[in-house]
Amino acid sequence: MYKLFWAKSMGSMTSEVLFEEIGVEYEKVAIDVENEENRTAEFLAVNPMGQLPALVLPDGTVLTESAAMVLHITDRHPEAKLAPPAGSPESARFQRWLVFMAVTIYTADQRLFYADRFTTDASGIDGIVASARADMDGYFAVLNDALDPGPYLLGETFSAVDVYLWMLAKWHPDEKQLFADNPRVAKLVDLVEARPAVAKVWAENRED
Ligand SMILES: N[C@@H](CCC(=O)N[C@@H](CS)C(=O)NCC(=O)O)C(=O)O
Repeated sequence: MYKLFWAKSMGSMTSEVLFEEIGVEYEKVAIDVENEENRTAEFLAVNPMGQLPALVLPDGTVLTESAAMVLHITDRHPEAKLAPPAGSPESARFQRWLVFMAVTIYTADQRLFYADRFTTDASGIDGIVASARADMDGYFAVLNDALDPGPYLLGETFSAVDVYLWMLAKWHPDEKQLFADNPRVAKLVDLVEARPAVAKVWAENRED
């Protein structure tokens, strides 16, 4: 069985949704980040970065990196059709936007939420936060353009990259502004949230 190390509202949400969409069994292991359970020797042996998510595959292989999990889970369960066939033009588009989101918006979130890690000079923190926000606005605008005609990143077809985008939108510090500036992103988030698998995972992850 898959074993997913998770914490509420973190990067584990996409894998959770994919498992629910597929209907495959998985075990969730909660890691209390506030109490630094992600820094224990036991967890660092799983992910030396001390970060979530981490996924142990049924054969014991360890997978880190949320985007790698999307690629592996969708490859392993092609019957669920959560990604286009390998080598197709749609697959190229799928991979493009998945990698784009992982290296731009996800890392901007890290700068926003853990700004102190990105400088040795505490007086620089406000600037790091401000530039992360500005970068994030630019990246979401690129996705909003990519969603024309939409409504999904692959056009008419829902796929795992839409779940990844939904997750990143949920982390945005000002969802109202995000949706006002990016109406196609807002529409995609509505469509993704209407899916029972997503509603279930969000109910288990939301903080309020
Ligand atoms: N590149 C990694 C980033 C993982 C990451 O930043 N995880 C955050 C939660 S979303 C985390 O573990 N934060 C706790 C920490 O860094 O101490 C991925 O895509 O999985």
